[in-house]
Amino acid sequence: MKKNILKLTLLFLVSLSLSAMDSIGSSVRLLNQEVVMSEVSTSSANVSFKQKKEGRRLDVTIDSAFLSSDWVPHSFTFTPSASGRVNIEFRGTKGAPENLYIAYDSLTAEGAVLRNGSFEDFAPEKPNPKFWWGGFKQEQVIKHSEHAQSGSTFVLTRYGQGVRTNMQVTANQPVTISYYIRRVTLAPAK
Ligand SMILES: [Ca+2]
Repeated sequence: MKKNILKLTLLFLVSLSLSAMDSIGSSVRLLNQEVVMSEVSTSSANVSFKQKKEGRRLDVTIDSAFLSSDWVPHSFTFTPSASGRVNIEFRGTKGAPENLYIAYDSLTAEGAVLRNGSFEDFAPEKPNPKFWWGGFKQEQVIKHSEHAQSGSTFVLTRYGQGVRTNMQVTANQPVTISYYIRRVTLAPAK
């Protein structure tokens, strides 16, 4: 009996230290110098908000503790004070181990215009999904219909290697951003 308890304790410690290393969260950043984003809310308990620049920058974070290796939907809502193009970036949080990524797919904006949120459209001869740019590399655009949340393409991101686009918002029209994320661990390069 004592032996079994010891084994269980050891197992628990091992899994604890593994999850402590597993530290990458989801970070979505919205920015427009002219637009104040207010009435920020979410129906998910795992989403947290931070507003900067007097409400003109909104950081939306999901802690690593709540990330799954399967696709999980999240959403949040805000109301813009003016019409304009809000820059939105989807990425991972700071300080993650090298082989950890946050995958995004099926991004939609109700009440705003966000283009190519499933990353399926490409201009001829261009490696990036249409309307998306940022610090990500070509190999972070994954074409794999079994692993994509929708269609056949999704993106892997990290801090400094996110995907960004401009979305058109209308004054006082609430916007709900919905997205699917999953945590992806890549085998180290040989
Ligand atoms: Ca897709």
